[in-house]
Amino acid sequence: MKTQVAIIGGGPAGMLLSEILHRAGIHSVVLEQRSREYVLSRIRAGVLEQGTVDVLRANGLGERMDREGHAHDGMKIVWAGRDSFFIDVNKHLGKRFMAYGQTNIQEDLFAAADRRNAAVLTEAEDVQPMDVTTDRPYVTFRYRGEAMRMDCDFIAGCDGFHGVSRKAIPANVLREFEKVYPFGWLGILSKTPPLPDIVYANHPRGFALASMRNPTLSRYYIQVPLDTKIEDWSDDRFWSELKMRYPRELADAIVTGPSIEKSIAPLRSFVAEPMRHGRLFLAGDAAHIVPPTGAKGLNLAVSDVFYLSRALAAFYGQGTTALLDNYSDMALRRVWSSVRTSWYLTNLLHRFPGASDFDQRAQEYELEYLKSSHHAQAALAEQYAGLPFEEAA
Ligand code: FAS
Ligand code: PHB
Repeated sequence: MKTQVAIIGGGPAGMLLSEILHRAGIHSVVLEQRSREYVLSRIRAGVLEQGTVDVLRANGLGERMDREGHAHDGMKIVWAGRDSFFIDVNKHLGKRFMAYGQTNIQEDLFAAADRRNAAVLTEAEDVQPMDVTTDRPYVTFRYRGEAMRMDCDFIAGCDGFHGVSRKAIPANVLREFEKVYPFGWLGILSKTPPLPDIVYANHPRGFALASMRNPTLSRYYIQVPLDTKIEDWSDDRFWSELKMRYPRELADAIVTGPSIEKSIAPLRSFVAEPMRHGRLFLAGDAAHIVPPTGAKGLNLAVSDVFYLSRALAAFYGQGTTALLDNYSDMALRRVWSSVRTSWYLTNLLHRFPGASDFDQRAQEYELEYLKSSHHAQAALAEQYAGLPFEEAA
């Protein structure tokens, strides 16, 4: 088999890259280890930055998002059981957010791939990038029991945090930066009307988040200890704990109901540098992970893909390699900005094990300062919105 770009991983990064490359007349093959059903069963991100919305619309992927998504101006933060302020990204930056589930985006990407009869090989096993430092890289894998080889010009490692691509970068080249947080998020999906705003809560009992997927589908999270077992958390226990972490008037407004999905996600900050090694380019969670506090993970995958697809289009269109050579540095500038913002918000909003009442008060009075300072709110809104995508060099 032969293609121009072999894409390892059929999550949002891999499938979006395939779609954008196709629109640039560049052939790719996506090798995904799981079934399409499994990929679509994962409940993950829900908040899209303006840059992500623009990329999806520009590539014919915005119609359902604009019909079913929920556009909004920012997020609310509540604390100390009473106070609150709104990170108004629209007021400060003229940018909006879109609440639209990653699952829906994945469905839209698969549908677009089917419409163009794209080469997406699911249940591809033992995928291995090979000869990435030569100008004739290839990928080996097993498909329907048969050993296969895919010759290509470039390999895009879009295979997430646990994929194989990052491992193809030698240890003496790769630098990894990691912070593991001492808690996780227990999240549920419920067919209930959500609160009007996305609301983050700082509380002595721990962090909570109220979000949405559409007017009849809510997404809620509470911070839980790392050793939490999901079987210990009935729906009733979850709703009761969630309500304890919000001010009374918001708690009373939360409509409860049976969960249709319940899962625990660990929290970590992780960045791998460089995001390129020879003809291998990493994009998305294969190169970085952020705690979901800043709603940045999926959005970073999109900006990586924006930079990489533009670089590949310049190579095949004009024969230039400047954008390919600059890909890692350009992507990492935006990655580190979001990694730092997500780390800051995680420290500001969570109750760390061993935290004292002094630590709690210090968090609450940082939130007081954010509430009272226009400058502080504008700075946070700018970081929360995500850096603008850099222009081509
Ligand atoms: P993905 O992990 O989505 O996709 C990688 C794909 O590669 C997968 O389909 C995998 O099966 C495949 N793969 C892996 N190894 C392979 C191999 N060897 N061969 C072939 N294929 C292989 N982000 C937010 O912004 N907000 C959130 O609330 C949020 N919640 C999350 C909850 C969880 C449990 C997780 C894990 C992530 C969450 N994220 C969230 C982040 C998430 O949305 C990611 O940023 C997003 O999925 C990144 O997309 P990809 O880079 O495509 O990686
Ligand atoms: C979500 O809706 O899943 C969501 C919203 C905001 C976050 C993280 C997740 O920061």
